[in-house]
Amino acid sequence: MTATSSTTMAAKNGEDGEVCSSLCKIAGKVVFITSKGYDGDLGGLAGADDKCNTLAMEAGLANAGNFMAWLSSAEGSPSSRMTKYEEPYLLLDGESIVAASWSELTDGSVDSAINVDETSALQPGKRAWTGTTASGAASSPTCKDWTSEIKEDGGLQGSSSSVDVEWSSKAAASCFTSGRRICVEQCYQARPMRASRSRPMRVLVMKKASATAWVTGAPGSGDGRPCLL
Ligand SMILES: [Ca+2]
Repeated sequence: MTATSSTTMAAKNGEDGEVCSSLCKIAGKVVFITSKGYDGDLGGLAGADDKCNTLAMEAGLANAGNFMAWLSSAEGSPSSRMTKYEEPYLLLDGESIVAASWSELTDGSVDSAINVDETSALQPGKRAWTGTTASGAASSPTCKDWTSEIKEDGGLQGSSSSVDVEWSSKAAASCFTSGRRICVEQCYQARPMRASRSRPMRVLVMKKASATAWVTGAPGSGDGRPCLL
């Protein structure tokens, strides 16, 4: 069992010549759009963060429990809440870089549309609740700070097909309708990697990439916080 795990780990790292994605050794933070949709009552920012972490854990992601929703309310925004890393923000498809750093994430365009969910499945053409501009600042409407699910209230959404400012700020929708969320990894220390042969190789690759980040990457310019174990 131990030997098998070691072999798998070596393969993930490309050290034995097996197929390895271009991101195997890139330090970075994971960004995903949720596989599930929710109405505008997300339970505020804390409730939205919890939903990100629940999905990350169910998908077996490294550092699950340390994701934060790209969402704004009167309580805060991505700019005020999130750590501003000077390392890439990555999709879970094993090949796409959303932005090379926080400043490039929030400059009005992304290099790859955020269209991959926590299970590595493609989710194009979806809308995600944000209440946030592409710069990470609070915008409106926000489904009454993400506590409303009635038709008469609205919430700003981004599009998983957009690479311009509309990735975060596309249009408002009724809080009665369903929207995804965008979740961003937020911590800088490694959790012990858990090797699992039942997981798809792509997820294993990203776990390795993520763990490598904690070993070789700097926390960045923000006040990076330790990962919750
Ligand atoms: Ca950019």
